[in-house]
Amino acid sequence: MTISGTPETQGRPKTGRPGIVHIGIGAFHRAHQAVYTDAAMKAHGGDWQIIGVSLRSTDIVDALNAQNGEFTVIERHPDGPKAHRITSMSRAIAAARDVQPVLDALADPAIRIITITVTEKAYGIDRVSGQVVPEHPSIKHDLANPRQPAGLLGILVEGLRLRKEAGTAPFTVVSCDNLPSNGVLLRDGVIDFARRIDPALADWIAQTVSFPSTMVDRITPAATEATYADAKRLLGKEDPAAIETEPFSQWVIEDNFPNGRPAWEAGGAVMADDVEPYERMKLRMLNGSHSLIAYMGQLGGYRYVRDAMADGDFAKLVGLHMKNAAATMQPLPGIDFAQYGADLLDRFRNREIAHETRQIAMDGTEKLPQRIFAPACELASGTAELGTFALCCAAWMAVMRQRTHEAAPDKAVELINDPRAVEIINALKDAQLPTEIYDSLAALPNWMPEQLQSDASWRETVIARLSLLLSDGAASAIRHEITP
Ligand code: CS2
Repeated sequence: MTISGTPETQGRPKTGRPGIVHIGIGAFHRAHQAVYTDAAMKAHGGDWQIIGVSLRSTDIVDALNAQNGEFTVIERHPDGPKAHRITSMSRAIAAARDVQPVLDALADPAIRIITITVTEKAYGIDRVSGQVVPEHPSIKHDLANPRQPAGLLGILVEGLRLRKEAGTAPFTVVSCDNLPSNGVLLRDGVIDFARRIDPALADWIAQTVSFPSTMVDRITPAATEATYADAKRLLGKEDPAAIETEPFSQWVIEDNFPNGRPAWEAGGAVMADDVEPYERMKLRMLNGSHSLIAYMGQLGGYRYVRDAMADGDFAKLVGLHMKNAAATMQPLPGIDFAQYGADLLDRFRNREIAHETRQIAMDGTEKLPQRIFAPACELASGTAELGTFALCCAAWMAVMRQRTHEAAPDKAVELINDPRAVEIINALKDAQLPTEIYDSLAALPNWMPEQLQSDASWRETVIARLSLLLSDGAASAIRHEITP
């Protein structure tokens, strides 16, 4: 419980100069990439300090700069919390105040890597075509103001333009968000964005910039008063940038860094030739189960993941979904999916982690396609394994309906907490029966894959579960699902 002792818990003076710009300095980044980079520099040195960029919030930037970019990571172990002081961030910039310092950092030849955690909704890239979504608010703004960008793609493309113009080698761009083939998707989106404003720049990016894919994993709930209180108790001083996280951490990275990289292996990162199978496994088994827990938990009155997991039937349902999700995977050498699933169940059960189902339930339209629909498309129509996928889809629909009908419209937008909230509310306005709810939500453009939309058996399976959820409630629907 104390922080005296090991050097890494005490923090060390900063070494090295900045070499990385990280965009999106929320809790996940501070619990993950910043920790790996910290370990890499403490073990091997190198000029890999991180300049943190926040696209929207300013509070975290001010908090970090007030303490020299340092912050506390509290690991929630079963036998009590352990605090680590992370010193890999040199400073932070609020892009919303002024984007120029961000562009200056991106243009600096010393910066060799850009890492990114901005969540799925900030990309504005169509998952199927890989092209930008012109109506996405940031894409729209940045295409109209390419020299004064505010969003992810605009900032990356302007940074690359400045480097091309100056004759500087490009940086490597690493997406660390929970998107399938995140490197490929980001590359396609960046090139398409650039092509719309400067075709020669698009060609240069296509020829010279590397976009390695990565799989990132560490359960990191939003910080709460308990986090700050523990940080103060363990360190003896306030730390408004403190975060808390689970002991487990994983990073699988495609080793494609032409300008070098930190020795992230020092923190346990694994370099791989092909990251996609790991991403698929994590998105389908961990994140897919998380979404199932989130919507069923919201319907069943479970505030935290750990409480849902303490309910025997609920835990069985999650175990069943892991099994069904594993059935969509090709074998992965060295990985036993049953063991991976069992370890995930243990992580979800961790009593020390207060992970709110409401937090995971946000942005469902952004999450379900890769977590639920893509694997469902790989199972043959009508197979039993589809049951838990259909239940997750039905639970999402039931939650959307509940929030639409139980609150005034502006409150409903806030409760639904999804970039497509207004569309969802409009779709549900006149929908009462399970068939109407399903049909109106399944028809949201560019969302449920055509293969599922045109599959009568999938429709029937989801509607049956939705009916049960609406008439008998979550516990009953779970019992039905887990009963052979
Ligand atoms: C969660 C993830 O909020 C969510 O959607 O499923 O943030 C999850 O906790 C992380 O991906 C774990 O690595």
